Amino acid sequence: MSWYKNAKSKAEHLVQRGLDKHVRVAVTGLSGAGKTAFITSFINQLLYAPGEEHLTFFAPCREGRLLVSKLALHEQLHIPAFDYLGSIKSITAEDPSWPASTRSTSQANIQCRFMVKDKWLSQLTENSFLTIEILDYPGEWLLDLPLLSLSFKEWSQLCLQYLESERRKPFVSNVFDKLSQLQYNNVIDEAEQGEQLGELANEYKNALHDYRKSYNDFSLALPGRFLLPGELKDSPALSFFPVISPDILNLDWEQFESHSVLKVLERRYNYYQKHIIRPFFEEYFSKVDRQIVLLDTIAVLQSDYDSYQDLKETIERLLVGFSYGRSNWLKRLFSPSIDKLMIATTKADLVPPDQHASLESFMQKIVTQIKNEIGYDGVDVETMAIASVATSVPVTTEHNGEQLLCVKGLDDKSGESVIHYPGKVPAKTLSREEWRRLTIDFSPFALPELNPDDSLPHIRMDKVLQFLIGDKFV
Ligand SMILES: Nc1nc2c(ncn2[C@@H]2O[C@H](COP(=O)(O)OP(=O)(O)OP(=O)(O)O)[C@@H](O)[C@H]2O)c(=O)[nH]1
Ligand SMILES: [Mg+2]
Repeated sequence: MSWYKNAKSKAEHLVQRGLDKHVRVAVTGLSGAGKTAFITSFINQLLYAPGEEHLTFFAPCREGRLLVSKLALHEQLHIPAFDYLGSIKSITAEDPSWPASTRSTSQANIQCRFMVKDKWLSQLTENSFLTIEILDYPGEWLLDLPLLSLSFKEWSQLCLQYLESERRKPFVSNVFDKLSQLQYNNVIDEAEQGEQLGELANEYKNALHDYRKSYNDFSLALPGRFLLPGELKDSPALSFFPVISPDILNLDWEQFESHSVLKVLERRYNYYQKHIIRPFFEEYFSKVDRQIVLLDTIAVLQSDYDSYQDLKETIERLLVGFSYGRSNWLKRLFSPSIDKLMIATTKADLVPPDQHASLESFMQKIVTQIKNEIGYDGVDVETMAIASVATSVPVTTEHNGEQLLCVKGLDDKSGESVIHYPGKVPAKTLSREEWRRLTIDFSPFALPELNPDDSLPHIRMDKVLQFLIGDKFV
């Protein structure tokens, strides 16, 4: 009978190899949206999932089929590993803190062994494996995505439109004057006069920084690496700026000499597009199966009408760039095949649970149009209010003789336990006047003391896991 056993084990091995599946999850979000916190919690929930029941809506866990999950080294060795241990250590430290803002790309792979559910497959093998790949990167770099489809002239036109707006004028007026008076047809020697261009580029970058500090807007006129250069700091690849003179923009650029200021700037922009933005998104989008877009609706609700419009426009342009439509340019470039997309509003722990529906509904209004378009293309789209790490618990208090659901957590400054009611979260979009009258205050709570041996407290991470990867555990 040993030949039979051998043959059976070989067959099982072959089936295993056939079943060794990968799923690549892209986490998309602007800076501060909560990507790193989300990835940390995502990994943490999965590592604690086997043998536990805390993920009620994550089917493999509920059904007791998830046997083992562990962090594994990824195959793309040139990408640093996501610092899961560092993140979890700071979140669960005696004096806890959130992981720092991300400065470069990193990747985590989580390997899961689970009991096969499928009736036919289970006759061939009992267990199967799934590797989940997930990538972290600075949110600022995402802003560059729409630049891939814009020529230098088109980008300059967009910048002019942005920089001329009342909101931005006070921050950019100095550099705006200098750039609009520049002699774009002057022929220059890049080696000798490159420094001058570099100085102007720096002034432009500084103006953008100042503006961003004041408004926290995410408008698309900002090349992401200008704000967060990573290893490109001070490199000539970032020494360019837009042409913001309407007169020059109206000209035919064919007539400019190859060594004119304009052509030098155009070459640098093209270089940036080809050698910096494109490889990043190539790496990022290749083989993406599932995507989650994180939006910080809480921050939007605390800002103003203009910031809301800015974010809405930014998100729309970013999502249009994604790979859903069949005729889409990004699809042609990178051919990813995303079939499930979740759009989630993060930090829902700052909102009492009876208002999560309003929070989700408000966020849906930001993405309504694009969500419909993506859904129309056959992608399964879901929206949700989530918290990667819950810093509060719900409590009911009495207010003017009525029961009021609030959130209880630790005060960010004093560390004392406080009960907070943030106000009424609107469920629909607001007019400029309604924004003015909106009184809402989501004071952030400090991270509570968390036991490093327990999984992180969360809101709806189990539903997120089920939506993004649940169907892969068959
Ligand atoms: N209350 C609460 N705060 C959160 C949660 N997730 C993130 N935050 C807060 O949001 C901040 C930013 O989160 P990150 O995960 O660093 O955001 P990011 O998208 O990675 O940002 P970049 O790395 O700058 O692109 C954190 O420092 C926390 O203050 C959450 O689930 N609940
Ligand atoms: Mg981050």
